[in-house]
Amino acid sequence: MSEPSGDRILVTGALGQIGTELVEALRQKHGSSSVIASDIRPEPEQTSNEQGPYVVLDVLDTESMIELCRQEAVGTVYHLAALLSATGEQNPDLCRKVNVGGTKSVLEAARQCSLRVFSPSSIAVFGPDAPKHAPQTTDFNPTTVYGETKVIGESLAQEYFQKYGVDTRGIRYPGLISYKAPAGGGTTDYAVEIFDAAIREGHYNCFVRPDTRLPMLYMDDAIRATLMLMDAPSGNLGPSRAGYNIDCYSFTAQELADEIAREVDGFQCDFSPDVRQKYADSWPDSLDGSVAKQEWDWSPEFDLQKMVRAMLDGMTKK
Ligand code: NAD
Ligand code: AKB
Repeated sequence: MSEPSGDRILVTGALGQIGTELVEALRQKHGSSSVIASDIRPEPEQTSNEQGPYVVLDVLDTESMIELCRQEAVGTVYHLAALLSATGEQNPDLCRKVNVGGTKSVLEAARQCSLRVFSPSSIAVFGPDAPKHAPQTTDFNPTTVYGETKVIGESLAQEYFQKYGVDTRGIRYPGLISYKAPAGGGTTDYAVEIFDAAIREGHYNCFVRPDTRLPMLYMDDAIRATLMLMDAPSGNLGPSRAGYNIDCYSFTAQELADEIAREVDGFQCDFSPDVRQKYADSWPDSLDGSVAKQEWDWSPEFDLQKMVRAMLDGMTKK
């Protein structure tokens, strides 16, 4: 693997749910001017990110990305630009274009500019035929277009690592729960929306069945996992480096509603499943994160109760 030519960091899709918090964490760790936030959208006037450099960048524009990385001495890219499952199923062609094309573009820039790459995968790589407690390796037969793009993203990242020595790393994030930026069109968004509805209206109409169980993680843990993986010595990482299952927690929509009701007096949740139920049903209930535990010592700090309290506290202050 060749050494990166610079030590600055580029984040694509930085205005999204993860990018908003990852940029903040990276700026705290490396200094504001070292982290260039980018997105296809112009920078909003007020972001929760600490101030620092921002550029408008379409991830499909490989030449502009390469030029930016060369001019700004970028050494690492956190590639977050993508369409999520619900939006992706509504726009399958755009989903393939942005998710596969964007990842290819970042990997090509990485090959040409000797960049390290973090490119997240998702629990959506698993299909209904996978064991419900999903192992690190199994057959990957997703039934969503979004899931297909994530399987392709992992194999592209593997290919660039094996053929060109690009240092690629990724996590199969479960549903991520946070309050600093809105969730971006995914199936697991109910586990985020429910908090806002509980605080504002005391009521939520959930779009999946009460018995829907999915793996989930609080955003603080997801950011910590991301930074830990990127800090791990490359030699510690085995063939799962492009998409690690990680230990997280798993609960049903009803269990989440019950936990919130313990904290918010009078909160009530109704359930009216829509098309997103099908996507949720095709994903695992929980993940076997033993490979990530073994290779870079990952374990989460939040459980359901701690996460619910942190979300309610954070949202109330916000
Ligand atoms: P998000 O939808 O909140 O943010 C994605 C960002 O990408 C948006 O700000 C959007 O403007 C930007 N974008 C879209 N097209 C672009 C383009 N052509 N060029 C540049 N930017 C573009 O998504 P997120 O939740 O922050 O997810 C980030 C990554 O993590 C994605 O790869 C997603 O699949 C993965 N992931 C997220 C979750 C989750 O629960 N949030 C779970 C599993 C995996
Ligand atoms: C989505 O629901 O699409 C995402 C994911 C699990 O990839 N949150």
